[in-house]
Amino acid sequence: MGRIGELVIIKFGGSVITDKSRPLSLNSGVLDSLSKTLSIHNSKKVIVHGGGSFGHYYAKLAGLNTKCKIVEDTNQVSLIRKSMLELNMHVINSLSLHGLNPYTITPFFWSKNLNNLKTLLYKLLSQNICPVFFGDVLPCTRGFKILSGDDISYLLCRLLKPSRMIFCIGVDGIFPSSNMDGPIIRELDYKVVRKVIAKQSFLDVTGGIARKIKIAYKISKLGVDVFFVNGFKPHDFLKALNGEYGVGTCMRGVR
Ligand code: IP8
Repeated sequence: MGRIGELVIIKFGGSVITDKSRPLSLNSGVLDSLSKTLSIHNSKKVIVHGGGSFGHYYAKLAGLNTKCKIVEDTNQVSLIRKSMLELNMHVINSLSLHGLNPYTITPFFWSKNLNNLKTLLYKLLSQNICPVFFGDVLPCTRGFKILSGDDISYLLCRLLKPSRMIFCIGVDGIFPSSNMDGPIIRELDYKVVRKVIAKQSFLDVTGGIARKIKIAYKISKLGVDVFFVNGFKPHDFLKALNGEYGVGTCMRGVR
């Protein structure tokens, strides 16, 4: 497979692109600013987005999380998926308006054959098309489960070994504990990661910030730098896109 140059994988957190306090509400201005910042950065990009007040809202109603579970009222499964497709439409409209050529790939395409996915991604990226993924609801052995955008991000990092992975979150970075006291941790290394995870108490249907840190740690072990930046701050986002340390929280790739 040919070289594709500098590649960045970006996860738009659901709490950034949507307003989690109100069901089905989009933060369209923020989404627009993220797309605009991406459009001025000269790199290949893969986008992943979370569920926020769309998918998470319905997943919570259905009592679903990342573990396989039987759902009595399967209409709820359909509503989760519908809401994620709606949110994805907003995301690709915004990316499209900024000339990023988005192309959504749903899990059904790749879950069975990762080699096919890799070939497709190289083909799209080499032709200036930006692949887009989203957290989703999937059938499993007995019932359904939520596949988080964070898990998809890890898988994409394994497959593509990007220059860096950026998580756009709703705050300035990772705090030492979930009550957000103390200064932001600028460099999160393996020596403190366990301690920081233990102090994060906030959970959502896909595991909240603690699970995100665990996944970021796994990504860093692939040799990929991981950034957590405030998605509401375009300058921070741009710095992370450039790979500048000292913005948000960075977990350097283990090389
Ligand atoms: O926001 C969850 O994805 P996440 C997607 O990346 C659904 O955890 C359907 C709740």
